Amino acid sequence: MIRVYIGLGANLAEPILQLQHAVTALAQLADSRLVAVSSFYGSKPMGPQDQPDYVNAVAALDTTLAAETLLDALQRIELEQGRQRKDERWGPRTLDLDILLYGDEILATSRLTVPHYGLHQREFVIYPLLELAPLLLIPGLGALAEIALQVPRNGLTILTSGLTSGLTSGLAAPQH
Ligand code: A4P
Ligand code: MG
Repeated sequence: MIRVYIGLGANLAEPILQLQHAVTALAQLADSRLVAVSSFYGSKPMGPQDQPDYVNAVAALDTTLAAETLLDALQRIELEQGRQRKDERWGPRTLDLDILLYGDEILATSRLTVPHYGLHQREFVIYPLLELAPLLLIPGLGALAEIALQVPRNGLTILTSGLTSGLTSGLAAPQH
């Protein structure tokens, strides 16, 4: 099993519900076990400012799926939740699922850059990740806790204290 961290983000069509649905979908992924989900955070949009605030979270997943197979599965979940890929960079979306970390591997293929290229600069990734794994080492970048010292919270707020209660039932979802 490889421990993977997935970044979740949404700012359209009831973003909290979008994230809750995505967590349910992650809990049902083949050859995987959902381990934990951070609190849901409210964050200011990075990129164009004429879009709603985001809801962000990070999930920890143990999986035997290859990285690109996992990416396929995540993109399928995005599409199922109405994601439309637009040309505008960093524009609004119903659901974005990014592979932040895939074990301690460094990947640079045509489809995947892991660790995720923006991980160390984004407060809406760093702080949820810190909540799940305060001692985490980021391959090529060093200790997460050290990185966090360089990243202002930029108005990040906690919306729900994790999905801990919902997660318990979510985790009981059938394994494949
Ligand atoms: N790709 C490469 N590496 C990865 C990876 N580690 N995980 C490729 C996932 N995908 C990866 O992604 C484009 C391509 O990136 C994929 O086909 C995959 O092969 P996409 O999801 O279609 O495009 P995108 O998400 O719009 O692009 P990008 O640059 O990844 O956007 P970001 O960086 O995710 O930014 N503000 C707040 N507060 N919170 C947010 O979550 N998100 C964005 C989107 C903008 N502003 C935000 C937030
Ligand atoms: Mg993305």
